[in-house]
Amino acid sequence: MHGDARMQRRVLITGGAGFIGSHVADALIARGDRVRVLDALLPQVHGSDRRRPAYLSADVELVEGDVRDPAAVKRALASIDVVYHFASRVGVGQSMYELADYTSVNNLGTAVLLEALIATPVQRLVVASSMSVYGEGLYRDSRGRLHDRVQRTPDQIAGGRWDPRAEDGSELAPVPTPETKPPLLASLYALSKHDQERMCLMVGAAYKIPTVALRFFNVYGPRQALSNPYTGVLAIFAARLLNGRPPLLFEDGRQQRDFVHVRDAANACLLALDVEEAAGRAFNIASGRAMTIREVAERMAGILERNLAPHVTGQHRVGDIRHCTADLSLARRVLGFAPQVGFDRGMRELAVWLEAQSAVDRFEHMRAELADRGLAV
Ligand code: UD2
Repeated sequence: MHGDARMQRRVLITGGAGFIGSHVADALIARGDRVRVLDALLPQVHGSDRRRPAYLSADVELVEGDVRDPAAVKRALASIDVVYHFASRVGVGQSMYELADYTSVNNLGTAVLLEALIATPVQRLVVASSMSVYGEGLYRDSRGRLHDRVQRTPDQIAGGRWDPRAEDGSELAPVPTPETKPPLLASLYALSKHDQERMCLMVGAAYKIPTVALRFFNVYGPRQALSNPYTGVLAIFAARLLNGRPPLLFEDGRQQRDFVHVRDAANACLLALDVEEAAGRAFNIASGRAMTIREVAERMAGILERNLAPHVTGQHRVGDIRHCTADLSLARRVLGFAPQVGFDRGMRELAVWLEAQSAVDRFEHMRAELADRGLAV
């Protein structure tokens, strides 16, 4: 029960028919807010018939339209109190060959939205940013010094020396990455996410629209679009396992990520709306727990009861970082964010959802597309 005297808010979610946005819509509706979604229903996510997704709450008012279309954005903004901006192209690898479209949807789309917000201000704007803005996460050397501009060289990668090293060649250990780590943008996607974040915070400050950026780490859970070859690793692994195939690990599978359940991510989105002191800042949204990709593959196989050991490809996916996990201190302190969904429970839920879908294995498709363009070595 939300028994407070909180006013019902009218919320617009751009890209709200998608994975994270639709969960945010559910959470808002559950507490009595009214939700409108502006979504272009991209075929890569929603299938070629571009139908309203079955999972989207019947209480959502869906406005079909492109965030780059000023008229559609203006219509969608009518009588709205607060805005979540989630409309984006989201494939990291794909962003390295569909350069114009990524720049257009992500950067221009944000600019169009912001111009509309200048004309029709709202009480709050929350923008989806990404851990990809960090590039490699933060590292510490054996003497305790922090390294925040680590990058693997092509030579290192070609030689299969997967872990980054300090400039003097010494070993580095990954540590949780705080928001203060300088950005290191390694893909058009990361560049556009960083632009979206900065554009929103900058224009928000200039026009006194309290704005919050959320840097999502690896979000997983039901509604991940399996038809999308650029969906996250967990859904890819689960789909392969359900099709009787072993997960394929890039590099040696010991790269670390931080997986956060989509309901926890949605909860962070609500906090970003409610917590006044959040305005003007960017927050990591993650679980705060490091996990290797190999462990993820093994645990998923266990949960799905498929006796299929992951297969190490020794291949590097261009643009991939080695390790990045979140320091959640800021989100905990300022937003009061506390992730609730444990990994095993979350994976089980994802598996149930995937089993109900026709689990299409898109891995080969993704690899072929990247290989065609010389992007996988
Ligand atoms: C990217 C973005 C992140 C978010 C996410 C979407 C970066 C650094 N991060 O994260 O912001 O958009 O995509 O989920 O740009 N892997 C395999 N086998 C596979 C697929 C992936 O081993 O079949 C590995 C991959 O090499 C990487 C890890 O799994 O090391 C995670 O891959 P991902 O695509 O799920 O997400 P990630 O971290 O690249």
